[in-house]
Amino acid sequence: MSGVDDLERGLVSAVAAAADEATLEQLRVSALGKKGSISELLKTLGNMSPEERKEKGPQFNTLRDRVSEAIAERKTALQEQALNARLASERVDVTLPVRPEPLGTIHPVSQVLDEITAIFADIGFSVAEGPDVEFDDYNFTKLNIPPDHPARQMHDTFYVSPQKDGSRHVLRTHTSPVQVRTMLSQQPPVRIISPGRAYRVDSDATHSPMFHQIEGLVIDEMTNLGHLKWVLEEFCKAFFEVEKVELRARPSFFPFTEPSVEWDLRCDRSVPGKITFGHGNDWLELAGSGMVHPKVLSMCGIDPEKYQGYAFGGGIDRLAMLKYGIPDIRPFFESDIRWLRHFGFAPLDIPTLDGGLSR
Ligand code: FA5
Repeated sequence: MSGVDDLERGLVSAVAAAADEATLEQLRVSALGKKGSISELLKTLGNMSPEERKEKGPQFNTLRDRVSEAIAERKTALQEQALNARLASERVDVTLPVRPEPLGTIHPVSQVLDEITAIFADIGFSVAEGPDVEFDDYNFTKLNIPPDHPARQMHDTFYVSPQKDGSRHVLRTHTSPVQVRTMLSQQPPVRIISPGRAYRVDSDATHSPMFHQIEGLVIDEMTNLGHLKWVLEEFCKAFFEVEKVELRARPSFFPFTEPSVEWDLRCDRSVPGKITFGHGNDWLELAGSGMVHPKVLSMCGIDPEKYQGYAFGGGIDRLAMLKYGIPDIRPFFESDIRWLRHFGFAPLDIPTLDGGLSR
């Protein structure tokens, strides 16, 4: 009898002292496992007389139940302890600000593209898109640049292998074919911008074989170059974040516009490495433009007797270089992570007119 009590006391205190689940499991096996001390005790019941078994049986069973209970309680306590320790060590502070680095940065061209789109959307333009691999017909012919026209030489074109029917595709040399695609698919009024990639066989500090342009096209019954001047002025004020700008118009030539005008923006470059706008004695080339040639309108299914409008286009990479003081265009497309970290923008700062374009 006292042997059973001693065994219980010994086991229960060992269970209470078990510091982890592995020790507790060892204890369980040594007491209740096949060859455990309590199991061995229970086996002795078989050799006892009925009277003795009647007396010892309940004692042994009580011993087994108490030890089992003590083990179960200790196990729950140890599990709770382990969980609390884990919760304390793995605590996450959800109020911490987002770490910008793992999200990467926004490329200056993407940033400028978003800025330009935000500005023109505010003036009422929608965005149109076209493919990078373009029909020769849309890139040139329908823009009044027929196959033998000398203006084709001005665009050092990447040609794609001829199609089965002999027609040629090109990597578009400008975003102007989106004008064609828009007019072929929609009657006036038209008011679109089309930012995107363009390609020319060209490479130096300010020319890249792949670069970005923005195209603008407005067609209705009354639109004229005065409207374009206002749109460009509003654009420059918003984009360069200045109150006042001054534009100068220069006669130019593009086969798809008549008359053609290039726009320069008054600027000051008197402080080395710095450019400011709205004053100064210098001019910055901003965009080519003109009234859409009547031939282009009719080739694109629009009646030139009834409708007229302007188109404009310029380089986005150059605007990015200018606005953010980036001296060379070539690293734009070299994917150097250090360059991207230096010139990139925070990914969650989406440019908007009221929220701020560049921060
Ligand atoms: C054009 O491409 C005309 N399509 C623009 C236009 C549209 C005129 C609508 C009239 C009406 P241009 O060849 O000048 O024009 O190119 C426009 C701008 O693209 C250039 O001023 C320059 O900023 C940019 N650009 C041209 N080639 C490259 C190049 N290789 N790398 C970087 N930017 C370039």
